[in-house]
Amino acid sequence: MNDQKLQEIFETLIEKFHLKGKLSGYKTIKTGNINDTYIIHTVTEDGEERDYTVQRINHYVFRNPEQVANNAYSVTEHIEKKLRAMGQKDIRRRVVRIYRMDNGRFFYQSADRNFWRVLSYVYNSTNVSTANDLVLYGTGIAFGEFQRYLADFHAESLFTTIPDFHNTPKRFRDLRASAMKDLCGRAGEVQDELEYLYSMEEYVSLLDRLHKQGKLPKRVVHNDTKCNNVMFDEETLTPLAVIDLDTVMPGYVAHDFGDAVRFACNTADEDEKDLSKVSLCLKSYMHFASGFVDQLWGIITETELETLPDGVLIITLELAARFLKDYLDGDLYFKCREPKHNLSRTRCQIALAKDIFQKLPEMRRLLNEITVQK
Ligand code: GN1
Ligand code: MG
Repeated sequence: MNDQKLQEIFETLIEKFHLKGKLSGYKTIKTGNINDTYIIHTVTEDGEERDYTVQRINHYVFRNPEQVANNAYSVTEHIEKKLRAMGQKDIRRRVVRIYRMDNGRFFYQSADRNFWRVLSYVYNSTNVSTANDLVLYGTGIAFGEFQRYLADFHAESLFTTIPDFHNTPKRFRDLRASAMKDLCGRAGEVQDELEYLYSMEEYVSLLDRLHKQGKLPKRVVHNDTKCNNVMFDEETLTPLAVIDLDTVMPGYVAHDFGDAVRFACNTADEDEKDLSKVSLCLKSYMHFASGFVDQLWGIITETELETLPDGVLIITLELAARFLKDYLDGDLYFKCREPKHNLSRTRCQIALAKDIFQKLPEMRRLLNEITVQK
């Protein structure tokens, strides 16, 4: 979308959502793989400056945007109440606010049928995609705390924004179906990757098997725990607020733990092409796990704890399957920023999964070390 069109949209949003001031500039956030995100700057007549987060939601992925926003609204409301009850100051920096228009709707639909929404921007904050030890510990605290706040949230009130989002066995069945159809003639090129993933298919149903046996609960989880979804104070690097609430739904604690480790403790980027750089950093894992377990102590069950390392491997395999399915389908779901981007992502996640598999015993031992100190 060109600059002038974007500015027009932002001006309309300022009016529709009654934001303060006039548009004075904007910044594009390039990290998301699904929605388009911008920070818009405004200034009032007496010089007061404000920032807001604006998003164009991808409605191929999120078929019902209003339900996505409803979930985020009820979750943030719940957290806000908790923070107020705790006497927390500076609430606006601890939880995101979701704006509504006069008609009560969360989305403005532009003439070209795109869905736009406005969220508050957490002041004087920063987020990172490559985390140091302090930030890893803080990421663990932030996502652990998020689950703790939501431990008494009514899961039934949430809409299913993406059906079977972290249903890993189904993701594998979908991958098989796409490989069979081979719509883009790409299956021949990825036989090794398919073979490896199929060899792990039985293992990835572990969490569901435990759930069906009544041993593993589902609770309200974030479902997209990349470290760049935590806003930190820009000076002290204290974790402030968790963002990107589009996929908050019932699921396993191991998913949130696993996805955070998959992303933040990889010694390379999620789409690294030089696979010799890809591995799981156990030191980083330890920092993240300490923060996460600290926050959930007293809430998390023994089976949940035991399955945390498995969650790391399962979610890494799931991402490999999702990226590969999208490659086979012709790149319909994830934004691709370069040729064969989904294939690079797949190969990186497979390399990471193989390393995690070898390190599982050590990951379990380190987790034990954290919990015996409790
Ligand atoms: C997508 O767009 P982003 O970065 O928030 C995806 C996640 C993946 C992630 C991989 C709704 O998240 O599930 O883990 O890419 N979100 C959705 O980088 O599918
Ligand atoms: Mg997301």
